Amino acid sequence: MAYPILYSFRRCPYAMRARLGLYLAGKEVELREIVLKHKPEPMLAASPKGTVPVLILEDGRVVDESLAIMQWALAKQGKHALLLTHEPGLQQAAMALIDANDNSFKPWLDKYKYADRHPEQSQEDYRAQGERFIALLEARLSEHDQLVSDAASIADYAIFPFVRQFAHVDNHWWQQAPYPKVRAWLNAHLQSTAFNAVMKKYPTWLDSGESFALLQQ
Ligand SMILES: N[C@@H](CCC(=O)N[C@@H](CS)C(=O)NCC(=O)O)C(=O)O
Repeated sequence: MAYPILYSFRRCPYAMRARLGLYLAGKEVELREIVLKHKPEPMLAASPKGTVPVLILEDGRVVDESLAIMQWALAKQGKHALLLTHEPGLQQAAMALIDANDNSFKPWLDKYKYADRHPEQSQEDYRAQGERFIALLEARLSEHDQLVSDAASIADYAIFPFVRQFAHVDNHWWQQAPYPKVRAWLNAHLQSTAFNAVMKKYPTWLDSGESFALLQQ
């Protein structure tokens, strides 16, 4: 039986988000672990922009945006609660948060992480810019257990891999930063079965010649 093919990179937060979506949907894929410096030709042929994740469906259609992969998998498997399909207000809030993560927070996260490559401002300045988003999450988590309600949704799974990176830049600072609710939320997701399943290590597809591994629940 053929499966969709997922080109992935274990440590990439976008790829994590896609793998989480597939895992939570219970959608099995043929996972091909890549290294970013040596992208496989078939992946570039399917998606010339050269970013992971890339999902190639059985009929040849290509989904090469992480959020679209989550949405495709969850919709296909009828996971309406995670997608907030029947709660348009919450769905709108979720999409707005993901948009803020991808377009506002992520650029500051990159500068915070690689501050030596961006000497225009100090690392603390970049962190302070990123903290504006973390403070927004803290306020939301003061209202409910997860980002848009008491139940985890696409927003939580799409965003926590990026907050994980932010926390890892300076874990000592993170542990005493004034965001206890975000810290607890992140820890719970990092300890979850889903996250541990999608962080399983695979040999790289090109080096190993091992053609596939399946993400399974
Ligand atoms: N908007 C894309 C962004 C994906 C992305 O930027 N992935 C990074 C890795 S985390 C990448 O593949 N970068 C290309 C490279 O480093 O060569 C998505 O959501 O899928």
